[in-house]
Amino acid sequence: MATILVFWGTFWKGRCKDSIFTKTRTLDLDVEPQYAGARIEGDVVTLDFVKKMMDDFKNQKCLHKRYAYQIVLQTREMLRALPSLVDINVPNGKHFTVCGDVHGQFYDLLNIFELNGLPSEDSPYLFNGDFVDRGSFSVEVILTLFAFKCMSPSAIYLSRGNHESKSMNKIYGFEGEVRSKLSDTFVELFTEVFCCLPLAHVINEKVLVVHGGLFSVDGVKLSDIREIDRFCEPPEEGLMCELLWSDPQPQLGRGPSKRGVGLSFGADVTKRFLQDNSLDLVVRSHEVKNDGYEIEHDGKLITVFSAPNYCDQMGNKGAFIQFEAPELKPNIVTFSAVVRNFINPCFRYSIRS
Ligand SMILES: [Mn+2]
Repeated sequence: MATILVFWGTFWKGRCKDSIFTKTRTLDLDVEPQYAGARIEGDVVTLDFVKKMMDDFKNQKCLHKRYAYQIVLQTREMLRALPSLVDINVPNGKHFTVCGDVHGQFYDLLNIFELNGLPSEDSPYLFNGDFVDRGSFSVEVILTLFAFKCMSPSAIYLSRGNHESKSMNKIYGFEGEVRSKLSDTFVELFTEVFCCLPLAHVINEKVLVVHGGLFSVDGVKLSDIREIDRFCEPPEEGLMCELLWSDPQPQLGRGPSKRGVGLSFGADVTKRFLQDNSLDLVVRSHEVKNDGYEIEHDGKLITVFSAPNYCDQMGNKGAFIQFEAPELKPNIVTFSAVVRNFINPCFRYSIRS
């Protein structure tokens, strides 16, 4: 009988890296002969496998739990080894694409790949958090993004959003979806792997990409972000909280957040942060926008949101940003929601990203 040993630990607020991966479970993961879905041969996740898996998902077929485990565990090991701030180097003449919130809208994710190509080493993507919750295909979205990460770590980068957390997943749908499509065990496993996601990326030492935004104090350096011990549930204050939750505001200075977590920050805050760190631009996500994007703060901050017709009712477009090195001038591409012949049941809470 084939078994895979899975090690993991339970996270809670403030828990640090040294104490994870302490629990051991043995899982019976035989693949039945009649299973007709995508299969991983050995340890290597290939492009053919990912394509077949996405095709199965498109037809609302499940991936065998054995392969789902393999993808999540392999991704966990990769993410765990990364710093909290990841530097990305895009060579001259190459493109790099940044996407915002996807929120479980798998068919719109497939559309992004139709429009802009699949992730590859030649044309990498950064998905800027909030992959899950709200939409009903969060399991399909996260397994697809993770499978690309396993296929080629430099083809796709993933950063944490405020929805990659246990408390949000419990309320906004992902936890229930995981229990229903996979198992209770996977709930814990996803909780843990989300704690391994990096918090920020810097493209060619010029563009900072974070899910939420900037900070309640001036003088924060990239080295401060790099040093955050992120292997925990997001705290309710401090740099990590603000990276995941903050929003820009049209007024100068800082104000309270409309969300009650993080803060709102003005163009002067953005300008000082960029100057202090010799950067050109902040790209962030986290807020639904009618056009899928918004340029604010004198062109120094762009919001990108990639879940069109958010929650099947907002009527917004989605967007992604293409950068070409060395100029890294943002080229924003917008797109509409794909037409589906079934309802994507949204969760009945207030519509925020
Ligand atoms: Mn968000």
